[in-house]
Order: sequence, then structure tokens, then C-alpha cells
Amino acid sequence: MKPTAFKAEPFALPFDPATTALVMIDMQRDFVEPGGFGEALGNDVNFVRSAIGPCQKVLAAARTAGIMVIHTREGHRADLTDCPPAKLTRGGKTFIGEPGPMGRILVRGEKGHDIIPELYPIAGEPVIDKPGKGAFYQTDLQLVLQNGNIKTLIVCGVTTEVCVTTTVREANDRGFECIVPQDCVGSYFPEFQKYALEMIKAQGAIFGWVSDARSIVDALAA
Ligand code: C5J
Repeated sequence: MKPTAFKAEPFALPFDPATTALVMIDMQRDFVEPGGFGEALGNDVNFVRSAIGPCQKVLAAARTAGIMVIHTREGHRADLTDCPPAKLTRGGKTFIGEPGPMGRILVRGEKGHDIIPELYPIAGEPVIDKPGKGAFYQTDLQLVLQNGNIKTLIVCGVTTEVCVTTTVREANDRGFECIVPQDCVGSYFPEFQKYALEMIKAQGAIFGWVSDARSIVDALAA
């Protein structure tokens, strides 16, 4: 495949498929299905489920193009020793580690912690388990990307203003160029979705580029 460019805002982003990876952030039951962490916090998961279909299209295009595909999962050890006390009791309530309809909330190995079937990893796709919001924090993501000679990241997943943009900021500081397809990311808060995306591309792509599933699929197929 030849180097080409993604149609994007604030301007097109040239990329080389050989050095481009898709990073699918936290498309876990705990965030996008009823009964998980997102809903326990009082959110309506229907707001984030709209990202599933576009993510499926980009994931399929990435697999067909043969670019690296990486998945992340937010969650904690069963004994919660990797969960900061403040995170455990945010809002004065404890949800993480509590039993729920999909097992213990945000605990590794539980049903709710797993990636949704619609976007399930296939053999050879690294899955990065992260204890924090950013996918680089206390993980080997940077090592995986460096070893793969990756320079450009297509970042999809949930939630836009939390784990997606935290990861985009971390990646930007590490020298990666990030493009976020706006219909492939989801927030429980429509206004946060709008402004989080605007922040990425403001000031001449200060953190990265914003595009959409169709443009990513077209560019990967070109
Ligand atoms: C949150 C995430 N929202 N994956 N996590 O707590 O965005």
C-alpha cells in the first residue's frame, strides 16, 4: 500500500499504512452495556453505543489493510491494589470491585471488563490492560508502538473526553500523530463530545486531527 492522506480537520493528515496503528480504547461491556461501570455512575449507555457501528467499519478496514490493531481495557486487579483510593470512592460512592450483573465492576477477568463481541480482538492484536485513563500510563503501549515502528494512531473508543482524549494527549507528547474519527468515539454527554473534539483540532491540530469513519475507511482502502 502507498502512503496517502486522511481527510481531516483542521487539514489532511498524510500517513503511511506501514507506520499507522488503530487503537481501540476501552470498548468494554463496563462502558457500553447496561449494568456496567458507566451505568453505575448514573450514565445512559445509549449515548456511547452509537460509536459501535462506525468502529466496526474502521476495525474491518484496518484488518483488511493489514495495519496494526491494538485494543485497550480499563480495569483493575481483583484485589484492587492497583486502584488509587481516590478512584475507588469518587463521588463518595464505591463502584469499582462491587458485584454487578456482569461480575465485579471494572475488575480484570470479569464479564463486564471484557471487550464487546462486536469489536472483539482477533489473534495477533495486542490488548493493553490499563489501570488509568491514559493508555500509556503504567502500560507497555509505548514499547509496542515503538517496536512496530508506529508513528500515526487512529484513535477510537470511549469515552471521548476521558480515556480517548487522555490517550491522545499522552500520545501527542510522545511524538505520535493522532487522528480521531468523530463518529467512532462516544461520550455520555453530548456537549463534552462536541467540545472534546474541538479541543483536539484547535490551534492548528494542537493535539491531533478529527475525521470520520468514512474518510478513514476510504483512505485505508485507497
Ligand atoms: C471512564 C473511559 N470514562 N474509558 N473511562 O471512566 O473513558
